[in-house]
This record gives sequence, C-alpha cells and structure tokens, in this order.
Amino acid sequence: MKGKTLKEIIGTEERSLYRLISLIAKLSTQVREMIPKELGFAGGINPYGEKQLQIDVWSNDLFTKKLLRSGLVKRLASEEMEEVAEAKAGEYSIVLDPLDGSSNLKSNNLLGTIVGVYREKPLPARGRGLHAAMYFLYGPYHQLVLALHDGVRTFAALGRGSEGTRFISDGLVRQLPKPPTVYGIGGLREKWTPRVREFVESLEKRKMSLRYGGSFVGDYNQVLTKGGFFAYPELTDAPDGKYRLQFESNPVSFITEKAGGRASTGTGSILDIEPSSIVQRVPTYLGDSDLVQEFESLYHSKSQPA
Ligand code: FBP
Repeated sequence: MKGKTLKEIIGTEERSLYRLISLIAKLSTQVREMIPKELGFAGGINPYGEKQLQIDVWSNDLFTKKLLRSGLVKRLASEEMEEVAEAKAGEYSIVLDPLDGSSNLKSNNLLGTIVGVYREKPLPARGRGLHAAMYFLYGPYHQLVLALHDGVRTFAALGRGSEGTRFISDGLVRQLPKPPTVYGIGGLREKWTPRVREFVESLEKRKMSLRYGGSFVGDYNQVLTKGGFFAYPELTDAPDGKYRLQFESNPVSFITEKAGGRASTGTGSILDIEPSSIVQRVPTYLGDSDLVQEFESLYHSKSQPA
C-alpha cells in the first residue's frame, strides 16, 4: 500500500496549514533526536513550580523561536511559559506542551509533544474553536496523530535526520475502536474521590486491561488505538486534577471528539469550557463515548467529593 504524505492529506486548500504542520513535524524530529543527548536539570522552574529538565527548556525554546519567526504564527502559549508570546503577524495561534511526560525521561518511558492550532485569536481560547490538533509520540517509532476538520489520521516518521524525515500515513480516518478494552487513571488511588473510585472499580469488573505509564500522550494513544477510557481525575486534594486545559486537555479532547469519542470534565464537554486563565487545570475524562457518558451519569448522581 502506498502511504500518503502530509501534503496529500492536508491538501492544497489550506497551504499555510500544510506549511505550519510540516514545520511543527520537522521540529518534533529535532526534539526526538535531542532527547538522548540532553539529560540533567536546568535551574529554571516553570509556572507550575515544577523543576524543568533541560530538555523541557530546550524544546520550548525551539518551538517558540521557530514558530514565531515562521510568519505563520501570531501568538504562542506554552505550558513552559507564564506569558503568551507574540510575533508581528501570522494566521495562526498555537498552544503547546513541548515535552509531555518529561518526568518519564530518566526511566526512558514514552514522551510526547502536544499542539493545538487556532486560526489567529487571543489566548487562552475555548477548545471548541480549535482548527487542528496533534500530538507526537516519541516511542518505538516517531508517530504523529493529527486531527483535522474531517477526522484523525496517524503518521509514522520515515527517513533519517530532521531534514530527511517524511511523515507517512495510511490515510485512513481513525475512530475509537469498540468494544473498549483498556483504561488508565492518573493520580494516587488513595486520593481518588468516591465517585471516581466507584467508576474505576466498575471498569475493573468488566475485565478491561489497565494501561498507565505516566505519560498522557503514551497512555492516551493506547485508548485511541484499542478503545477505552483515560482520565486524570479530580483528586481529594486537587479538585481540578493535573492537566492544563489549554496545552493538554483541549488538544487531546479535540482529537477524541474527531475520533468519535467524548471528552468531559465530569459535568460537560472540555471543549466548551470558557477559559479563565492560561494556566488553569481541568479534571479530564476521555475516550469511549458510552463509558464517558456512564461516568458523567455517575458523577451527577454522587455528591461533591468530601
Ligand atoms: P508534565 O507536563 O509535567 O510532564 O506532567 C504531565 C504528566 O507527565 C502527564 O504526561 C502524565 O499523564 C501525568 O503527568 C502523570 O502524572 P502522575 O505522575 O501524577 O501519574
């Protein structure tokens, strides 16, 4: 079967979007190449008070500088920066988690990059307004999962070095498989609220397989590939969970809905949240639409967590 290139998938109707996604994909190959070379800790602390690995800083600088100088991006917000960065002109606004799962680096677990693309607009923005969303998974092979208006496709990076790499897809639009077979839930079990615990125990009884590797992109990709449910839920000491709405939950929620799934805060769609700040977090429940709706029903039926 002859694979399809990014150009063939994105088509010519939006040349600037093709140029933007090609640039992001090229930069992702540079991040992947850098991962084994750059370990250790920089002195910096990101806005969430988390110690930044040097590769976090390097990846953020790479994407920010190259995208704002491309002439395509007017605004860029990143999990690693407190303020929205701006260029003089550009058709698009970008939200970015440059290296998701960076705490996994030393154990050589899966890492990824998450990107949301808006037609130029102020940030923070509602996820419903996303124009495209993607993530790169730095796994056994370098994978791109890309959601456009007409659905989700996956690509593999072929070739050597960031200049020579081509992203090739089978061109097929992905839907979350049924029946759902895997699930993953973040946070310490002892900190799950009663309604979260009750739902997870129901999943265990359904003989679904637990898949949790501590990397949002890596764990979510299992749900997209095998069908299932993934959450970083409300916790007794963190009612908004851990994921940032702008940089993690909105882009992956966009991908989820384009793949026929559902993405919820427990009370409603993540994509419909009117953002209050660039750093806000949101409890995140994603995947098989029936399972997520079942969780929402349970969520409504139980009182607020203690
Ligand atoms: P970072 O953005 O700081 O890497 O944190 C996000 C993340 O690593 C997710 O990729 C992952 O799902 C989650 O944190 C793991 O959290 P925990 O260590 O609490 O299981």
